[in-house]
Amino acid sequence: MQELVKLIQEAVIDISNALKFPDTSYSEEKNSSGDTQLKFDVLSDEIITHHLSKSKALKALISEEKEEILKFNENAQFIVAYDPLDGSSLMDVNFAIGSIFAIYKEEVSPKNLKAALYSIYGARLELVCCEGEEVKLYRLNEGGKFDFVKELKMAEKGKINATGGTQKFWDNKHANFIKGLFEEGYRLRYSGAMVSDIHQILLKGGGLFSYPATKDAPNGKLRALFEIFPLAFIIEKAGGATTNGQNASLLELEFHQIHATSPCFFGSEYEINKLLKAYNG
Ligand code: AHM
Ligand code: MG
Repeated sequence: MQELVKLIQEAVIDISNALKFPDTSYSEEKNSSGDTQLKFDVLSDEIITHHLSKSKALKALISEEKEEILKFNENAQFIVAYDPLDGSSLMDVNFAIGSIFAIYKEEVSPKNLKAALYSIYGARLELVCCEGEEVKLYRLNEGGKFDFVKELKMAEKGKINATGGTQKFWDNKHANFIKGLFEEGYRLRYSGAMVSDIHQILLKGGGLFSYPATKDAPNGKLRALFEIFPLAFIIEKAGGATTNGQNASLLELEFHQIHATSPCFFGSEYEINKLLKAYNG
């Protein structure tokens, strides 16, 4: 698995370099979620495939930008699922975006999640990696290597409320819950790149990121295998909590389609407990 982590590091450095002088235009293709692909979505996907396919330990790749599973060595152990460029609709406004990776052993299930990583392409390149129990923040140094910065931990309760989904399609239960958090003093922070919004919550030590079921997207928008599971793994290992509104953890869910979506909530213990009470009475 170490080799895969190293290859992910190489891939995100290449993507970060390419982002300095990017082509921000759209291609003519749509991905499986129906989003028109940016040329840079496709390029990021190619960069990651190019690096990871060097590993003999790679059984298959699952990407937001690939319709089907891409199979490699059948006897190998690891399947990597990834979102090559999360928040890519913000490329034109030059906000921080990132790549998200989940490393599964043998079968794609949250029970088999062995590591989760994400990169942030902001003013500097950062990588958050959880391979065991600790969530570690790294920063790229001038020599092109990642330096360990610190371990990330969530507090019991935060101050940030990152509220996803179109508000006019929220149901009353969700709208009242979100309103209640603002009345308690929570501050709105929402960029539109899940990876950056969750990074902010992790770095500031707490808060809530929500992407609920809505009337226009009853199963939510965010994808389980390469967005929800890896970020839930990181948040929970950092001492936070997650839910889909009913379950005690997003990591209890199972999906059979590679592009399946789910409502999802990531936060500190306090906000997730409050949400479970508001949702389930
Ligand atoms: P993407 O992977 O195509 O960029 O889509 C996922 C993004 C998330 O990063 C973000 O939280 C969400 O879509 C934003 O959606 P919305 O504009 O509905 O708030
Ligand atoms: Mg995404």
